[in-house]
Amino acid sequence: MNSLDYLKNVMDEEQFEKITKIKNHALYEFLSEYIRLLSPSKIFVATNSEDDELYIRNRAIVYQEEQLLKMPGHTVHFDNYYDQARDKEHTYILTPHGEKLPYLNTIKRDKGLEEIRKIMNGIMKEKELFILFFSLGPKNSPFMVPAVQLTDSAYVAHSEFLLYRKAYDVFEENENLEFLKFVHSEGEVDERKTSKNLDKRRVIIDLEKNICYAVNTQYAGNTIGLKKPAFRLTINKAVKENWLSEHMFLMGVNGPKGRVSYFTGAFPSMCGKTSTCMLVGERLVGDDLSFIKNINGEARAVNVEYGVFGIIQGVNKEDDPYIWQVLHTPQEIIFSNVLIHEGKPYWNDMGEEIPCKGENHSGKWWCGKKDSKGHEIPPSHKNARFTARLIYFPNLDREALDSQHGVKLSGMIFGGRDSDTWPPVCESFDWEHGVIMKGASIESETTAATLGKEGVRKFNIMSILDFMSVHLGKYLRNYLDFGKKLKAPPKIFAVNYFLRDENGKYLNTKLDKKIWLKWMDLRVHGEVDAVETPIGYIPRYEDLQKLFREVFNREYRREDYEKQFTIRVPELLSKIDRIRKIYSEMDNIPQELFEQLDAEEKRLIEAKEKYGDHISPFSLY
Ligand code: SPV
Ligand code: MN
Repeated sequence: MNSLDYLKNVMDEEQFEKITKIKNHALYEFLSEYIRLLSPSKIFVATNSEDDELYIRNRAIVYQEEQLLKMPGHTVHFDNYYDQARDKEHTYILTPHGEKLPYLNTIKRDKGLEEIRKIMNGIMKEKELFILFFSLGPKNSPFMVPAVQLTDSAYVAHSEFLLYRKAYDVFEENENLEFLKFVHSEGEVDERKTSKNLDKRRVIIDLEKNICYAVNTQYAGNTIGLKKPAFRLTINKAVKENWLSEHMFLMGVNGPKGRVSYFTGAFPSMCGKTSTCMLVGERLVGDDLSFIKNINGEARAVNVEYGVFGIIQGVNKEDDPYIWQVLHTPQEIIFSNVLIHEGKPYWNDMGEEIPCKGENHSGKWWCGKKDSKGHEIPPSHKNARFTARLIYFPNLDREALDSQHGVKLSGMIFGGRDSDTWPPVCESFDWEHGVIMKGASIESETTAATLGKEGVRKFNIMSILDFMSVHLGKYLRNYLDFGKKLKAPPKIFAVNYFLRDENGKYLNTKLDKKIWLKWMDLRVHGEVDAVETPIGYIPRYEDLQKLFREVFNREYRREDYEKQFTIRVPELLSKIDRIRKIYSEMDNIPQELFEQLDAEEKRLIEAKEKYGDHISPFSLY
């Protein structure tokens, strides 16, 4: 039986008709292959219509994957207590012969596929399958990557409607469109409707066929195909096609006279990524993923997504006024793994009194409740989140979000949690220096938020390591080449919000990052000079003093500047040793990387001979 006949047999007339409006043989084959495998008892195809979207929203309630909250539009979803984050250990990249790639979890293709097919066989017998069409990047733009998601979770489907651009029309209008494919099943669920068979939780990435599978999990970072699973596929695609698919926010910084400069920023989890792109008075375009392409010699960037899946812990009225407003307005928001009491959501460190009872990710909850290991369960999980459309954000730059050609990228920012090495802000000498010495050299200290020892430096190239799907050498080669082909590559900056003094005291306030951004804008337009150091350009005291006055009406002291921007040579040299060691243990790393490390080491040693271990920025004026 051909695929279309098969689909006609298993779908009701109305749903089948929605499929036949799309002329795409690869789609028919994809659908029939996986419907055969998954054996759903019901199938629903979502077009772009409001009715179809509403149907999915209602299914999430009917299937009890979400519960209605008091405020209209608000719902809550709970993931299993042990399914609260991405499962790195069980996420595999398929490689033809199971070849190992540094820092990647790989599995032999046949073995991985056999395992996933076995787990997924007949898994939707009692379930409804949702078939969904979306686009990564703006529709019909040079950035667009179309995708089809199959899932039996109405919560996953609902989330995707909040997070991505609907693209059924794009499939309808373009015959035989190429697309990425995502197959997800939450598997059997327990009485709380959370995935039950966590021992069989898998995320499998098939780069050859552009398919990702996720099974026996509901946590969005595993299951929302278009987010992190797709990211592995687009990293691979970008490397093949010489563009960049990055784990970066995209924002506009307001400069003098109404000017806006756009920046992307890459930070590991919990290192200031969201707080930077949500800075009061600046322009939000995206908070997590960017595509960057060379368009007529310019680096232009778009937000891959159309919504935010953001961390809720610590969100409070004072520090996060925009998010706070979004979460307190009657509009479509999914809260996940927060505490619910009398239909109202609460989360850790929200700056308000939290009731001592309710329902959270552990089920019925009360103050002091302990888990099976004897650990006290906080009101919300530290990775509890909210899912909301970007159009709800008062600080959104809507034009930039919808721009078909993206926005011209002025700069790229790399940052990590670093208590003693990098200064608060530093501009690289050029593209190659920035890619290697800033992006490829990111290390970030572990926090109390992750298991294990605190303060351990972890290598995290471009903050993308968790999602890397290709050899790091290949990835870097592409990055270096991308910049070479641009007329004027974006400037590359490194920031460090976590620098401390010898007594462990933070040297900067939370808000100082706004000044670093304003300085970057001035640098991009050649409006301020800078101090040349062995590691790149740092701001002059006078320029920062002026900015602090203008922006915060605050006096910025000379001695603070001197402490913050001291070049810490021994620490910088040890970092070079660590980074060199990491890359020396891999094959196929671009030679430029070692050249950049050697050159910076030489500059640092020369400076040390002249000025000593810790160099005041004033001695380099
Ligand atoms: C991240 O951890 O980088 C996130 C959340 O953006 S997740 O969707 O889980 O990847
Ligand atoms: Mn992310």
